[in-house]
Amino acid sequence: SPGATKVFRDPRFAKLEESDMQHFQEIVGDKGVIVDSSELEVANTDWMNKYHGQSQLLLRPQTTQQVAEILKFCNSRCLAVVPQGGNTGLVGGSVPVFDEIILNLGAMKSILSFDEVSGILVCEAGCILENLDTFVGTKGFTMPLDLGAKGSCQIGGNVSTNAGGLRLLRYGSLHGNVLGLEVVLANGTVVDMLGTLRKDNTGYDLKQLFIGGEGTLGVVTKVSILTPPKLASTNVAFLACEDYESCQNALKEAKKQLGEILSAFEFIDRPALDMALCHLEGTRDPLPSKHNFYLLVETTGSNEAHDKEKLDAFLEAGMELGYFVDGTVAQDSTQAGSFWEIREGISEALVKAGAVYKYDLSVPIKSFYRIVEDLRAQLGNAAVVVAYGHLGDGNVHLNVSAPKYDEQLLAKIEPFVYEWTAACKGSVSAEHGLGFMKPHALHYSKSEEAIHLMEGFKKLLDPKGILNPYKVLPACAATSTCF
Ligand code: FAD
Ligand code: 2HG
Ligand code: ZN
Repeated sequence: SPGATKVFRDPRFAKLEESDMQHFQEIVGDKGVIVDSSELEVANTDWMNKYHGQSQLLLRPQTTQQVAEILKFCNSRCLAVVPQGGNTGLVGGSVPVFDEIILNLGAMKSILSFDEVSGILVCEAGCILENLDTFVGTKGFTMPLDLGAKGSCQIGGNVSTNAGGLRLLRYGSLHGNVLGLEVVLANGTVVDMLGTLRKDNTGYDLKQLFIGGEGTLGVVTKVSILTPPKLASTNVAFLACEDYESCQNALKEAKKQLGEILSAFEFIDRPALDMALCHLEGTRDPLPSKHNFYLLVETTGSNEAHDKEKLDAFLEAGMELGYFVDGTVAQDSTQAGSFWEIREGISEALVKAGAVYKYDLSVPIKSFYRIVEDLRAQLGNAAVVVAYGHLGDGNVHLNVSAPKYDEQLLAKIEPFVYEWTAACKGSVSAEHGLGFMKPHALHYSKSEEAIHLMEGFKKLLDPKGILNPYKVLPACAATSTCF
């Protein structure tokens, strides 16, 4: 696959045999065993159509017990497994590299309980994020995370990638919002950590290991999550700035003026907006003239008049100080939706445009756009560099778009981007994880000692290394310690 270190199939993993198939049929029944080539092709291919596995078997368990029996058997046979949710991950983590069995959680989609006072939701891992949001919405709550892939990603996948998204600025990360998990370990042990408590300091907080574990330490089967109230008043402004300095100033001003009602502060540069306008049907530029940078600023609060007053004060101050040169506030939810469609659709537009190299970086706010400019200078006319992302969280999505994947182009991007990130003490993966794309880059953001500790956890929880092999941990570490 383009962009990843060359790996070879680990010969210590067994190959599927007819007797294995019979055993799986006994566990999950005919419906849960999928060998149909077209279904397999979909499950073997990632969202970007960039990473392709060759699995011959897709399993769809319906209960935790079935997941446990599958893993117990795979572990005893040394059959490798890739856990899969909605398959919307952007680092090649959710598809097999070779012939790993795909364990898709999509059939485990029951809501187990909802507490209408605390807002605590307990559900199975295969629930689709948008369905959960609709469900809690009927009770007056909202999910604490939102992302462009909400229509297909699953809460188990969100937890396993520690997905950030568009409202992290307001509600914080899943490390805080997830209150409990049920997880099945590689040997089939079911670990019940499915608490529903806000506070629980009874020793090590083990669930945190699986939040962002990317399916390498266990399979998440149930999730308990805190949902905030759904508030009545939402405003979305689409603002234009001429330079990056002004975007930073606008963020500072937004925090100061909007305080607790600020719910998103998103950044889009002109080439990223052009990408969306060019490739997404029905989109149009929200502003009459072109500018260098755009901000999507959202407020969510409980009092419309109060929120409007605050937003107006922010917009007035920003205009007066010269931070924005133009802007518009959505007049209704349809217009607000059209602004969000542009922001959330950039990833899809990039896939439509051709080959794409994605860098999901955390960098100090002052360096947020410098890396984009430096990469543009480094690549010249070889590719189009676009940037967007969660400015409020210091998370830039630096994307390189080219007509096709090309090793020479890649050699100009990497390790340049990773070295640049490491030099400013940033993270080479802010929210998408490492998957298959980035294990070789882990050392740019984690010390040798920390990587060693990660290997230790892997060895403890999955000694045979059957769970999502070739992912997350650097290749040499994964093979030398897991068997
Ligand atoms: P998958 O893609 O199926 O899997 C992702 C990883 O988790 C894999 O390593 C897989 O093995 C593992 N996994 C999945 N389910 C389980 C489970 N039950 N137990 C153990 N391991 C499991 N990410 C962000 O952080 N912020 C964003 O704003 C954002 N926006 C996106 C927008 C679009 C249009 C797309 C396509 C993706 C976006 N993503 C974003 C990427 C993101 O990681 C996910 O969309 C989402 O969290 C993955 O969920 P999924 O169910 O699709 O998981
Ligand atoms: C987003 O914020 C997602 O839109 C996807 O995290 C980013 O595609 C990307 O690079
Ligand atoms: Zn993002």
